[in-house]
Amino acid sequence: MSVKDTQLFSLLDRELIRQREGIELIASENFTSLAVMQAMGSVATNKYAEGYPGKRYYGGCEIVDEIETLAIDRLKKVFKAGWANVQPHSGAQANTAVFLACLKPGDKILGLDLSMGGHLTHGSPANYSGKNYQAFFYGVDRETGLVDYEQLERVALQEKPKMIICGASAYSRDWDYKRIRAVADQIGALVLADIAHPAGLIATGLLNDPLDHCHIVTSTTHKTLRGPRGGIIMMRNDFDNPYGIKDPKGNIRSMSALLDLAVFPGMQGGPLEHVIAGKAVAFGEILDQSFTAYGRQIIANAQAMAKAFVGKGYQLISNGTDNHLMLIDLRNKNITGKKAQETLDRAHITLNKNAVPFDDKSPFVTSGIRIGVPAVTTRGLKEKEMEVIAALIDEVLMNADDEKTIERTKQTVKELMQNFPLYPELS
Ligand code: DSN
Repeated sequence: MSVKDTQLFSLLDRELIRQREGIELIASENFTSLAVMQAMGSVATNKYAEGYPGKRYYGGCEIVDEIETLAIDRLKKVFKAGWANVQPHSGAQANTAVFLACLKPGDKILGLDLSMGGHLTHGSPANYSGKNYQAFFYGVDRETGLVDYEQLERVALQEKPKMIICGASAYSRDWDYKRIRAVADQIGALVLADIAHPAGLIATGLLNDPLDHCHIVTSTTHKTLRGPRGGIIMMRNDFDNPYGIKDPKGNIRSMSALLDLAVFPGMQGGPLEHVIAGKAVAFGEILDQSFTAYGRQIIANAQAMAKAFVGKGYQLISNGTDNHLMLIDLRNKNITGKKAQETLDRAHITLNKNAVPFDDKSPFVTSGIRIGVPAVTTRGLKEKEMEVIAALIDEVLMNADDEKTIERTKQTVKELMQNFPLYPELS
């Protein structure tokens, strides 16, 4: 049976054109390889496989067992991890599974405040993590824009959370995981590093390695890792589990066993084996030497763009970047994050409005924008083009009510991006 759904597929054609013709600067997006997409669009989507390789609740799992084992083995190699789970449907699910394995409802957690660059799942009152657990927060220093490790330590020693969470969705600097672990050890807390954003740069050794210091590490797979949309959980070393449960023989279960149980059956049902197949492809690509060059180019591009914005009088939180993104405070430019995002969208430059630390505007308006370069780096743009993009953004923001500028920029963007083909195989 092959009935072409013209209504749906014409929408996908339009989305392909949108992606091709625009400049994609959302820090959490990327363009996967065609092979990753082929794996996701494969027959593996048809298979139910509740359980884990070799221990499934369904028949006919012998091949998806091999697919999932391949994904796990490759991921362990990428991060030199001792244990990994590739089933979480997303980064949020990965974090939820960690909480389920390690915490009881009402336990205290400590994370970076969402309004300071943190993530919804690190204790925001709007999220399960903030509703089910008692959440406390640390922030960034008002002057430097850097994580306030002294505040983190102060709150940790005072509140004694069971878990300290590090990682962010809008923070442009590297993390001192060793220092956070030292604080956690004073109070017997676990450390969870959520590396969803910089994971690809950590995998290639370009940023500090959290697996050396943090008990558990979670990530998404679709940002700098350039894989399919999904989540993962990893540990380098399994460890004595202070919250261990006893199996029928009275043995304490290892943390890896608890985490596996938390993902399934604790929180999810059948794993998405087609997405796990896509993860296996992506992890294979990361193991290729060329991925390190990609990581280096991401950082070079981000730094070139940051420098260009600073040169035009923009205020970058922490004055620059170590990773793939930058957070810009637009207050001295007299435009809100909301207006900036909406106006740039019309010029086919896609990014997101973002609260800046100590923002005086609501999260729906915001004073800032977040810019990330993983996607444009995948398309082959280099430092020279980063300067061009900064100039285009500046021109649109400084003429946000001028239709001619927006229209002219849209044409310039289209012409620029024609030089960097995206999925030419898809015609
Ligand atoms: N909030 C997403 C982002 O960083 O864009 C991640 O969940």
